Amino acid sequence: AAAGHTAATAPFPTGFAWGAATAAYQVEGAAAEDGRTPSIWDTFAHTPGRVRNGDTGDIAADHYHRFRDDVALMRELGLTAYRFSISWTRVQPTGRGPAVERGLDFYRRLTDELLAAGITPVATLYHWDLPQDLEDAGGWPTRATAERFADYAAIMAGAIGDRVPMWTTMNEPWCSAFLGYGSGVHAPGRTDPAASLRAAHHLNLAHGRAVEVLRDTLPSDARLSLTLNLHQVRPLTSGAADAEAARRIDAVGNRVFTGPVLDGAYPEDLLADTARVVDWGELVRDGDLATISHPIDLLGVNYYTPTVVSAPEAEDTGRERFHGGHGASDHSPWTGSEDVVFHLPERLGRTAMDWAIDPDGLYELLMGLHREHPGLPLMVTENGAAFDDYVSPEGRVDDPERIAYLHGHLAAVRRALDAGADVRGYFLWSLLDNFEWAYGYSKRFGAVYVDYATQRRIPKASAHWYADVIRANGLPGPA
Ligand code: GBH
Repeated sequence: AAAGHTAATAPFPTGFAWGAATAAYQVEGAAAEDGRTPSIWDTFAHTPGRVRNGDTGDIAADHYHRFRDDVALMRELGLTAYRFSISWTRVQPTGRGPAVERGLDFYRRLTDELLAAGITPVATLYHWDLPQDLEDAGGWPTRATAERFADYAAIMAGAIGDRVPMWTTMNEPWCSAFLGYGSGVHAPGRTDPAASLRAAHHLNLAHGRAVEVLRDTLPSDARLSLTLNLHQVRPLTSGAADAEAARRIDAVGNRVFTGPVLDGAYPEDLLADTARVVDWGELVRDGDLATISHPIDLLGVNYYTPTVVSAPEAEDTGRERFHGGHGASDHSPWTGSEDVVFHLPERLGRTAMDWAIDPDGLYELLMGLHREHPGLPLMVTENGAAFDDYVSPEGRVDDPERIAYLHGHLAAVRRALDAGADVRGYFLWSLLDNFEWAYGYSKRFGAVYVDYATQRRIPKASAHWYADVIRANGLPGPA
């Protein structure tokens, strides 16, 4: 019981990874330095009306220049692992051809710094920032993009494969496919249902091709993974129509990825639901499913809030609806199931994103995966919350709501472990306040506050709380 805390629950397993996560475009800045060229997110953010307040990732949290200080901060917090992503256009500006050494050097220095601090680097190859040149050539709806991704994976394995023991091919391909090409609230901002499904398949294919390449190149003990934002789907009522709505959203939100990756096939019901949108027979070629289902060592799970759905309602019930994935768009990301209605769960607290706070959803998600894919190790690769943080006159950032959120969700992980789920680690989203995509800098997810005017970092009360949890390897009991 370190720091005067008594563990309220059993300690976490020895070697459990205590981490925090970021993504390149959200924190690095230095958008045009050392040969980096625009990704689809640079283009999108610089297009008026796409991102709140016209914010861009040009400077972001300036992590590109401050990574040494940021690693020192991680060390003070006691993190045992750090999940970051690589900016594709920093290391391969056009998405084709030779790598840029200055770009690779940044990731060599970052990973060296982490290892020197005793922090395990966990690298994500793709967190939504496709080279603009590849988008101009058709983007993810085009099959060749998957091959470009495999080449890029080979470059990164060659550059930092000797020092990164854990790799994630991509983060939340659902967002890339359906928010990027369906609802258009994410880059590249296209609103074409057929393109969104084509993108989903090519993202799956890119994942599989990258796994093949990494397996061939990396040391044999390297652990390979994929991170998904699995929607914890719940029907609004116990009626058959709402169960059908939940099935459809589970298909196009979850099983479109877990099906081919973990079970080697697209689910029949998904193919039926979307048969009018895309010609699956033309899209999926011989051998694709074998490539996509190449075994992974670990599944990354990002969880923030559950997803409550109902059948289309004949009339307005007055119940509060959820705008979530639709954002400011008139277009639905739920290709083939556009008329399903999303609801906010009642009686639950909400974060500054208006997302319901429901730790049971994380428990259910982990247990569902444990039941359906026994033997597949899991990792919570993102979990966290935005609140309206501010610096007090004394220079402190007190965020009791975030502490409660983290405590509740870590307790859910602990319960899942007790019930037999093989959860290997937890990564708080995010280490730093950062560029929250279409919301720009208006939403703060960090455990560490960033004063963007000065780039000063101020660990929030939740960061100190998390450091205590890590030190104790368990959750604190009541004071
Ligand atoms: C993650 O995305 C990202 O990996 C990370 O970069 C980001 O900063 C962080 O979370 C916080 O947003 O059910 O239609 O309403 C999470 C993206 C947002 C995707 C909520 C699903 C709900 C869609 N998720 N969204 S809907």
